[in-house]
Amino acid sequence: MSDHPMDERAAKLLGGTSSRRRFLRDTTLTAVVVGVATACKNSAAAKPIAQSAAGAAPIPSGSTAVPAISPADAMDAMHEKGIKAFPAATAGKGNQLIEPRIHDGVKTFELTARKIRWETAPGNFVEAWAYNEQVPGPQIRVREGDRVRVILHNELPESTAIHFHGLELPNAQDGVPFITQPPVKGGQSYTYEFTVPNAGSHMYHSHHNSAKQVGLGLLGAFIVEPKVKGPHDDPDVDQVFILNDGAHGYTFNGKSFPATAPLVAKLGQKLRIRFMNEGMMIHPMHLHGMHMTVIAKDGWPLSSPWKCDTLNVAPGERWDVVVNCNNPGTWAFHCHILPHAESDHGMFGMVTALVVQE
Ligand SMILES: [Cu+2]
Repeated sequence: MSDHPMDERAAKLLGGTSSRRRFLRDTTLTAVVVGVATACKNSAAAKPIAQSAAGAAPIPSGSTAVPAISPADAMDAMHEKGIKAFPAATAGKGNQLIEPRIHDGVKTFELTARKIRWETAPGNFVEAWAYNEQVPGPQIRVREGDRVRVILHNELPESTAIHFHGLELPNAQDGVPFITQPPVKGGQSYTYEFTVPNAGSHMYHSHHNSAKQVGLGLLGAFIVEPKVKGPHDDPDVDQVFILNDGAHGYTFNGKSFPATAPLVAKLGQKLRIRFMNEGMMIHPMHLHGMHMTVIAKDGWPLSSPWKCDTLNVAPGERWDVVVNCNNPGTWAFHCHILPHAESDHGMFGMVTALVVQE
């Protein structure tokens, strides 16, 4: 979602300098190692309240014994460790804007589908099927009326195809094997070409064995800027926010907390968020501290924008919102199906933060 400089800025804001992190890691590690086994083993069992509420027993003077940590304190330590690690660095960054090559006035994009290793959270490497080695794939951003060519190279062990989700294209360009085209077999290439129709926040993804292929990462944002700009088309920050819940777990833009990127804006700035759900579950996205104004559904501007702080994003949907960033601080921003966001080990999955800088 953001570049490294942005991550560093946010890390500073969160008090997460590397020395501070090292300190936190060092001081909590013992607790976590001792505590994980106990807390996890006993998580379902009732614990004596007095023990955890009172904390560790006083150490007799002259003793060198390490005080035992209560399961409650061990749980707190795990939660703190996750938060202090945010935003954690991982290899690979998806949703990077791809520059087209122009051939005879046609904006040409090449997408190579290939199997890669992808780091969703620090040390958590998974197999991904990715366009141009990114999850989500590169962000395609064009203008209503542009002539566009998308060349797909399939280097996967299965056939595939690209569907342009939300674009009202001529039938032959719809990308559904055996309905509008043959499957693109491994080793083959296939070219789509069309004049970009309806503006808005759209997507592209595999439409072949898609529960597996989209879950593994064959997806990306296809943003169409309108010919005539509306009131929300020049925000200070414009953020694509893709949800997924397939083989890689619960992710925002291909990463799980604490490796999710924070959204960063300055006080008073206008932030536009383009939610897109490429998963198979609903995800009610909840922002703390400020409301969202919903301005478009599936790319279509709403004649009457409405306000909320929790926005349900169902599979296949796109919702565009603007946030007037008028409340400084670091604000939790997460899916409110709580098992998608937190366990007794701390926050994970669909959690990030909106950082409003003063
Ligand atoms: Cu969710």
